[in-house]
Amino acid sequence: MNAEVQNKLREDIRNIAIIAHVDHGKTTLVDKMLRQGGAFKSHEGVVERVMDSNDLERERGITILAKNTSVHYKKFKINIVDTPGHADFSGEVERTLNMVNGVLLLVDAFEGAMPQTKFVLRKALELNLRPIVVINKIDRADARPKEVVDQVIELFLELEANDDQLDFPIVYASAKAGFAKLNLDDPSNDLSPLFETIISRVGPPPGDESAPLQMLVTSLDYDNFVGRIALGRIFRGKIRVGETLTLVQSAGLSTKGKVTRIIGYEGLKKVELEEAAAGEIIGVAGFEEAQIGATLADPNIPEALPTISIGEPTISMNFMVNTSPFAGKEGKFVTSRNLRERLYRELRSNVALRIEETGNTDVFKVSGRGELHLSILIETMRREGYEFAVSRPTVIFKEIDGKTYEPIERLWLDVEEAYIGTVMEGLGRRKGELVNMGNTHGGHVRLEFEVPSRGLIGYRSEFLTATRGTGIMNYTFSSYQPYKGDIPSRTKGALISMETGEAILFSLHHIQERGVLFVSPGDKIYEGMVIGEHSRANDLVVNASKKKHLTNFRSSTAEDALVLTQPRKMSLEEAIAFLADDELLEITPQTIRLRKKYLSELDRKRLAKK
Ligand SMILES: Nc1nc2c(ncn2[C@@H]2O[C@H](COP(=O)(O)OP(=O)(O)OP(=O)(O)O)[C@@H](O)[C@H]2O)c(=O)[nH]1
Ligand SMILES: [Mg+2]
Repeated sequence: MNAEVQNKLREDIRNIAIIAHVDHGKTTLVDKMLRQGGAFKSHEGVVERVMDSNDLERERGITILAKNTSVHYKKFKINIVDTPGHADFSGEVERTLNMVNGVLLLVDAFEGAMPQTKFVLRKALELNLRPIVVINKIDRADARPKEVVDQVIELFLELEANDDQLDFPIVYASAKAGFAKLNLDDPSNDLSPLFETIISRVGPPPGDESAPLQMLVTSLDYDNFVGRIALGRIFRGKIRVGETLTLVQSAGLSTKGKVTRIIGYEGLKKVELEEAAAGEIIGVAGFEEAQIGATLADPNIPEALPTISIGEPTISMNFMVNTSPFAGKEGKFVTSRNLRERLYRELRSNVALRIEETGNTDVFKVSGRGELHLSILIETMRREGYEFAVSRPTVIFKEIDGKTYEPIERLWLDVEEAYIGTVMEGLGRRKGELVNMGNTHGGHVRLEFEVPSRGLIGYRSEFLTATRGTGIMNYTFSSYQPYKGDIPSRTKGALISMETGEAILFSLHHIQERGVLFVSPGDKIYEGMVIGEHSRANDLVVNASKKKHLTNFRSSTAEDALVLTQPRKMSLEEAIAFLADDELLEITPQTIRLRKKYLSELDRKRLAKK
């Protein structure tokens, strides 16, 4: 960008992103900024964390998609991007940082700097953004803001921030209570100290309206009426509805198109604009082929901005038509055509997702950034009425110079001393290598490992069991490294139903001695369905639906006396983690069932011989 363009600034605008580790309070803070910025009228009954707008976000209390909004403070418009904190969605964060000129780095006043804090801060520093550090949740009884500030300073030093960045302002806040202050002893009024800091410390965006247009496409959205929407910040120039622009794709291809809509983000509302100018963050419709990293440009001077890359997927699952004996009973969309259409539709805005055909028209290979990325898609689809089956997740290997490389994660654990042994043993089996062991802090020790992504599939529940629910676990992608060798999969076999019918108390009572049941009396089961976990390593075929022989000696009162232990009810993520290579997870809007790929024992035996 030449000096002349950079000299013209949009003094009335500030563009910021809020970044942090998961759950440190980003969405809660945006909420309060919106309220105090007058985005809602007083009579509007607005739910908490209003930016987490889709059902799954609300239920799980996590942000999945980065979202734009804006507030007005004094004569300024502050555009805010709320980003997700979970590592599976870090690609979202990385891309959206291209839209802004500054970041609020939120750090929980008790938890302190966490793995994702470091990841997002590194990205922000690399892009030369100016961070404002917000120590959040200072209302917590266990808050230790001073220690946390020291930690953050160390983190900046470790990441080699430049002097300008190191001179970061610190704001203490309670997003929940809606106040911020520059000194801990100041009164707790409202967020104006935060707003003032944003205005004074985040630079206004470049804003030469008269220069030829350039806008970098940093995110995609889709709307049934207007089609694909390309989101980004206008670097220079102006966009007007109806004008023709050139879309310069990252591969150097360019196409022309007409701007059909311009969408602005005002509080919670999307508003249609006639035009927008440099510095603003907007959505543009009319360019169905727009891809992340493309530039919308003046057709006379179609200059591309430096493109941005999207993180590669690390994990794949096969999505396929449901072939269980119960197929089609509970879902609205069940055919391979339905499945195909839905998956390809997802690509329109889920930019880190990949879909490949497999040679079998009923099976699609779906790749994403992690288990959560894919399980969120599965959950969304089942809620829409889709019925299908998925296979065990596998990681994506790479061939480099004839050698196999695999994705490795950096894993941070907080573990009570008493459980360290068990945890180390479990991770050893999963080919984890201890790289760091911190000092004990209140009986807790921080352990840092490098573990193959393969080894982490399904690890969370093992970890929670090993630490009796007291452990904290976080991980982020580290690098591709040479293949680490075999990792034994599930250590326990499956209890497999021999017949199709209804599970019966009497039979289950016998079977429960062999392991842990997943079904209750009265549940419909089928041949080849996994109805429990065997206590040993091998699979065991059991008859869960047989009626006992009615003899004179046994009466139904005796049956009443049989007591079953509670069956294990697995969440979608737990069920996915449980899957063995020769099993599938059947997914319908109402049920998830584990099953063998081959339902009959004969077929399984035949296959095992091969
Ligand atoms: N005590 C206290 N709790 C807070 C504060 N801010 C947020 N929380 C709570 O922390 C939890 C997470 O808040 P969110 O705003 O969803 O966190 P987030 O950073 O947006 O989370 P992700 O988007 O999933 O990364 C919620 O239960 C909030 O109520 C605060 O200032 N004080
Ligand atoms: Mg959030």
